[in-house]
Amino acid sequence: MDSRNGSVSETPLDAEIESFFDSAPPLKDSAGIIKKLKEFIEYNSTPPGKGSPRRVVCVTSGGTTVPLEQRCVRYIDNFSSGHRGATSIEYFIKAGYAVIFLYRRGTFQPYCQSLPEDPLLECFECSDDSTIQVRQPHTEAVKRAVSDHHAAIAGGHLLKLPFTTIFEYLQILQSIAMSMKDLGSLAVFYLAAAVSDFYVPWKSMAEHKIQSASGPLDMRLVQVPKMLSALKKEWAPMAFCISFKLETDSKILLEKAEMALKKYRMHMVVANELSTRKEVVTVVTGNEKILVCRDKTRADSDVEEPLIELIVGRHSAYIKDSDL
Ligand code: 9Z3
Repeated sequence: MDSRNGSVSETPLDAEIESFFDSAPPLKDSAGIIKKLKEFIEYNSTPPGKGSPRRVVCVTSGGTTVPLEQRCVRYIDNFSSGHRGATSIEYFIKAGYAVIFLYRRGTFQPYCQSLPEDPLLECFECSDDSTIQVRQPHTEAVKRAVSDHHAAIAGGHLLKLPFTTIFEYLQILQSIAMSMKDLGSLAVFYLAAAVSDFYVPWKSMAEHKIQSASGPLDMRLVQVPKMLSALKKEWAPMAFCISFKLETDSKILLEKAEMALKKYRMHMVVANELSTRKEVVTVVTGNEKILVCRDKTRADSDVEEPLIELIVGRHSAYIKDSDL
């Protein structure tokens, strides 16, 4: 029995994974998150009228932190601006998917691409009668962002769940996956978040701020258990799964992506190199390596548009095959 999700798992989680969850600090408002997930999935599985069930994609985005103290002052971080995840969501929603967005607090959000970096202060002004209005150069961008965002939320097609630490990320991911289990092949995982490989177990972590007066810091980080295996084997075995492989050394990128594909039995691994990630990615499948590039003839193009188009096509074929 997995008490966190109130559901029974048929095969017990592997010991390492179980110990990670058992020793993690309790997730705040876990019951509230599970309730939101249940309602969102129910709504999209039986849309009003005679609509057919929507496909549901869980998009993860941003880097996880690894706290060094329980009352955290310092932490280790993984790089990710959240741009990939946020941009991909817009294309998934356009393609008719419902999206569960598991994102790092403070990272890029969907529909905000054309807004300046500090939208509140730069886009708005206060007139004499204290009404707030949009400043001229930003009117169109704000209108588009607000209406597309509100339409996705009000239409019940976008659920946003924030995380900060590796503990929160994996606990929420598990809840999402277990809630999506019954969707079968209609479920997709698009795992673009940059997830720490190492962490300090909660029980061996200092409670208070580590003191520099104690001399050099000697700290042991342990390996984060590979949750992709649990996701594929137990949490949502019928889901279509896409993970990302990030390297800075292009010589090892494809080899590492192929290894991940085989080891975790992903349907696709998107391989990207840090410095070129906005221009080109290589999608590795069981028998192909597909180069996906941004359309350089258009200034406002991005690599996510052809990438999501490819994924949607492959997911459609997967659903068809699963129905046979
Ligand atoms: C990625 O590779 C993403 O494409 C990026 C996107 C983080 C590079 P941005 O958010 O960048 O648009 O700035 N995500 C996965 C990174 C990762 O940690 N992958 C693990 C690995 O490479 C596997 S889960 O070992």
